[in-house]
Amino acid sequence: MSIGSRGLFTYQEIMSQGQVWKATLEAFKDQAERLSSWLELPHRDVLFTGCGSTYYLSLSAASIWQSLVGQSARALPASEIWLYPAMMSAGKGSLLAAISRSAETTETIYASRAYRKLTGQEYLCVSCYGDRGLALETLHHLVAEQAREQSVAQTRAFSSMLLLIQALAGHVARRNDILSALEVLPTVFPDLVKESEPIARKLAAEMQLSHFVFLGSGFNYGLACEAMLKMKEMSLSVSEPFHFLEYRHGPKSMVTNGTLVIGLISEPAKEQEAKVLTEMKALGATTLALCEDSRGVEADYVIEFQSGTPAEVSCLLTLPPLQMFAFYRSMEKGLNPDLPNNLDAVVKL
Ligand code: F1P
Repeated sequence: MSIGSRGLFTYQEIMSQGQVWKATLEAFKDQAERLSSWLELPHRDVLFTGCGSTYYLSLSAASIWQSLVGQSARALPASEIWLYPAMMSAGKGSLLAAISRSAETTETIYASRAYRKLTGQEYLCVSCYGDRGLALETLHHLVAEQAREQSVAQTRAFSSMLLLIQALAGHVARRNDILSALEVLPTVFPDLVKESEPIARKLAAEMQLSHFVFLGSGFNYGLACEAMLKMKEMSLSVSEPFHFLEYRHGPKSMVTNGTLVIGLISEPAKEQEAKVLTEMKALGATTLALCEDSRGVEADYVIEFQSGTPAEVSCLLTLPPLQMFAFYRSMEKGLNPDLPNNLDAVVKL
């Protein structure tokens, strides 16, 4: 299967992530100092919000923030903030980080206005654009300009905006080790592609696999959700995310030999997570593990990062292999990954 014009934008956006991450980290250095006025606003905790991909990004961002900064953080879909202002009553003591690739999603704009009305405080806009929509209504910005995309499904925009939040959390926590570890990610990207592209391609071509389950806990849960969304958007496949150990509590009843269980394994929880994969394999599923270090992990397919970075950082490396997997399944099905069914790049109400 050669990559012609079908899927070309998505393919290039996935494959350019190493370079784009490098440029995004450079750009972060110029932006970080300017954010002190946002961070100094009175607050007890941080609320992350977005829609679709950027809501899933918020879930991982909140978990990474809690772990690195040691401050309470949570995530809500923008529509919950907009439609259920009661959800915001606890938000009186929160900083709001509103995340949107386009900066134009109506729900995220309305949620940010609701926050502003409630608290009188400006929010942080995390986007690929600093000059429109959501970005124009606040003074505080984190922008991943180099990560802008032509495709509907987010790939490098998602990973680069998450990278900005990882960097901000490292900066706030005064963790120079985290900032140095983030610099490692672009350098390991080419080897990650070399290792994972053949696996993504092979599994995508195994058409007897038609039910995709993405398992992740902690920082990885939002990423498992994002991988599920990529699979749905690009390849119109049945895909579901779960907190890793939750899969035993009922959902495993759906496992057949058409199920591929994909474990986004994190070092701190590896022992328990690896057991779930082994059990699902015994039930007839095919298993794929993505992990920093494969010792103690048994799976049919393994993608190992060996990045030497902490779990709050290495979690980003789960994304490119799973984006490639969704891309190749879409191509195998004769679809165009650049233009998912029924979707627009931005939802405007
Ligand atoms: C969010 C989003 C995308 C999704 C879809 C519609 O956009 O939900 O995640 O793929 O095409 O928009 P944004 O607010 O991050 O620009």
